[in-house]
Amino acid sequence: MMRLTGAGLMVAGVVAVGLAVAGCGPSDDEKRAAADAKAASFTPPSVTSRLDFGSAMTRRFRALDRNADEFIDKTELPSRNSRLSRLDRDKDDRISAIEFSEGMLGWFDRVDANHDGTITSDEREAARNDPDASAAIDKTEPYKRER
Ligand SMILES: [Ca+2]
Ligand SMILES: [Ca+2]
Repeated sequence: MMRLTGAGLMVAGVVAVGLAVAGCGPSDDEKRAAADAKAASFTPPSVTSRLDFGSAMTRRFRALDRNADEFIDKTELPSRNSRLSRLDRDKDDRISAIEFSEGMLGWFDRVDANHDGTITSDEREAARNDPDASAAIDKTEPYKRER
């Protein structure tokens, strides 16, 4: 009887730990897998979170920075997206990782009209008259095409 109770407590403990771990949200690996799946499908989600956008932009920077020197120089810019060159705030003709992520998140925040940390389809639609911002958001998904 005591053993059964002990085993029961053990099981309850394991379940509780499992729930606690699950409560922490998806692991980095799971997020990465989800991002890969999203990138492969080329279907923009109806809602983009700032966190998802930020990690997608980090991956986009890594993809563009072909020589991995932490800068996107003129030869690494995607040819049809000269808008990215506007992120070069210190005008040294290259976009640092910080210039890139701050610039992209700045665009995200402009599109995120109600500042709730997500961009809905409506907000994306409303940003159409803001070419910089809408281009940045539209690039969340298909960045792999430019590799
Ligand atoms: Ca580079
Ligand atoms: Ca720069």
